[in-house]
Amino acid sequence: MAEKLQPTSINGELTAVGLRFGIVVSRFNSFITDRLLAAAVDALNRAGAKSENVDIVHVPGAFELPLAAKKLAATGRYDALIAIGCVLRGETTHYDYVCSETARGLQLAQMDTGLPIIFCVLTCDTLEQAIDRAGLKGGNKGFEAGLAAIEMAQLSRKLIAGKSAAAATKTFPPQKARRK
Ligand code: INI
Repeated sequence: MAEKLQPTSINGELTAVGLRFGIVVSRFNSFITDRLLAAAVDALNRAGAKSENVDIVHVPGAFELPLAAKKLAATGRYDALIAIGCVLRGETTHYDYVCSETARGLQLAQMDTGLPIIFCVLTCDTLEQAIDRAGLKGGNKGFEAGLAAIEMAQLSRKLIAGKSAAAATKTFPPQKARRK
């Protein structure tokens, strides 16, 4: 009979000691984003991050998050980024464009750079829904984002150290091919 398979499980620990984080936060709907930001910082703080290892960058609205995140990633200074925003549905289709381009841009930035970028952008129909997710009934998505950033930062370090994933070979900024 075949031996019982015991696969190796690879996880990121929830400790932020020695890790560097960048947070990009939008000013639009700051009543909500301020609360998400405070909770994200609280999560990093409780997990052992140091003040000098956490930078916060402010942008006008959610639509600007991807570019700022990509520029931060390009510095090579961070283990993970958190993008914080809040998009509330209005009476026009503007909401749909801001939501889809923000999500698409952040995912592209993450995939292009290989740096984890945590998506902490609330996309809500009403202010009440947003408040629920920024410290009321739905908990605080900022805190969850902080934990996700720590986990992904740790996981990325492991995958690179173990060369156990394609990501291990990806460097950012991309290195120019050496001439022979
Ligand atoms: N930006 C937000 O972050 N949330 C919103 O709800 C929002 N709405 O509804 O318009 C919003 N718009 C601004 C947008 O993100 C850009 O800052 C702006 O279009 C300038 O590029």
